[in-house]
Amino acid sequence: MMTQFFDTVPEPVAFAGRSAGLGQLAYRVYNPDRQVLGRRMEDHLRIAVCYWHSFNWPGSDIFGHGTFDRPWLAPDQDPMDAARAKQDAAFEFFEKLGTPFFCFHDVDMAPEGGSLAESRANLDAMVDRAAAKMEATGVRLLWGTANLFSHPRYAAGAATNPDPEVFAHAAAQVRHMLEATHRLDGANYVLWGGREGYETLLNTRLRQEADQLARFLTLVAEHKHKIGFTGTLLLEPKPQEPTKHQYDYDCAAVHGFLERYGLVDEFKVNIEVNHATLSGHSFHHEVAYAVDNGIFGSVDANRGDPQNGWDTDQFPNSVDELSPALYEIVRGGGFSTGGFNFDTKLRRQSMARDDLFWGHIGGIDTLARSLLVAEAMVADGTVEHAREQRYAQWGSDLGVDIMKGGVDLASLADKAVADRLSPLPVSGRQERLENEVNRIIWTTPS
Ligand code: XUL
Ligand code: CO
Repeated sequence: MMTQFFDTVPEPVAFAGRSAGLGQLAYRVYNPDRQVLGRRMEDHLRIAVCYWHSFNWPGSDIFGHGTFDRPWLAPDQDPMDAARAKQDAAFEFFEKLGTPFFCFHDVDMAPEGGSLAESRANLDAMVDRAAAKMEATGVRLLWGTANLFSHPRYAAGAATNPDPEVFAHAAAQVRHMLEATHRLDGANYVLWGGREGYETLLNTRLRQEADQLARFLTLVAEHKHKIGFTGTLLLEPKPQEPTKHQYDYDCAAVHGFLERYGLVDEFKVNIEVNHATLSGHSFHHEVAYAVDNGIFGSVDANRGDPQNGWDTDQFPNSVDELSPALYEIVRGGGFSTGGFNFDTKLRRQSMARDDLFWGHIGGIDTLARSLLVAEAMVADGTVEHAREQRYAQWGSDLGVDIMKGGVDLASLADKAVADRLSPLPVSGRQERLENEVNRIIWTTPS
């Protein structure tokens, strides 16, 4: 095992369960080989580490410089030497954490050159190197993506830019990164439209920008088929930040857009927990919406801070928040190509290199524990039964007739009058169900 940057963690992190000692870097719940609902835990969760927050970000914020101990980010290095050092650090970390996947943007892995051709050559060299490391370590690519939001050329959007040359530039980047993802046998390809939105309607044509975005996504889907990439294309909803208003606001907005432009069979969603809460929904809601509408793809695992209105991208630590969402995921059959990508940032004062391990281990154990609760919720059946009972009347003659289109509004109204319908309200039993879920959370053994 290579040791260069994380020498304070000489051995891979292992499952130790309850016997994990105080301060020991070990999994207390995540046990890759444990069987859960007929699958290995590792295959259920499909954990990925993200390159950008963990290896590119120095711990800077809008008020201050980087704080993190990250020798691979030291200034005054040749950019390609720095990219190689960063890649070494990343793969050493993946291997020691023992998780199966990673995710990256083009510019996370290789420096942008002075032209598209130079950027392309830089990325090709780094992708070759990544392929060799993936082969050696067995680490796989959950998804690749192109960064279409950092460079000033994308300030007014990429696909939705008023300038078609920017659209073409974005097309070049996505084409190349989609091909790189294909080459690395990525399971998915993600598009997050951080600048696909507007700052003011005074200079914006909403309908034109929507048409441009649909055109762009159509080109991407066509190219996917042309090159034989069989992974899933994913859109990542987010309501705002950096743009004041983003078009991919939430799962429902993305779903409506895909339906309108005939793209619903080509794209699914990558749901991020903190984006869900920024949109005014719970993560549970976003997952349930996506599962119920056949667009559930993958998850960016993190959490927000309820006191802050921005994307804090903290490591998940709430079994209470995640268990109901895990329940919807396993009810829906679990991930196919997707997984849980840790789109997570340490706090700026977590400067030590091994803080990266503590953040990931805590988040992974939280997901593992939530998965066990979800399994117990399935076995318990209380929630499923309550839902079934609540809608049972739709199995009656009246319910079936309405839903199969056997009545029009007037005949239904006449029937309601003739039969003197006066239905009584029924308790939704919310508190009781919340108590039942807590009972399961509190009693499920690890
Ligand atoms: C930004 C965000 C991105 C996407 C990939 O909020 O979540 O990191 O996941 O571009
Ligand atoms: Co994300």
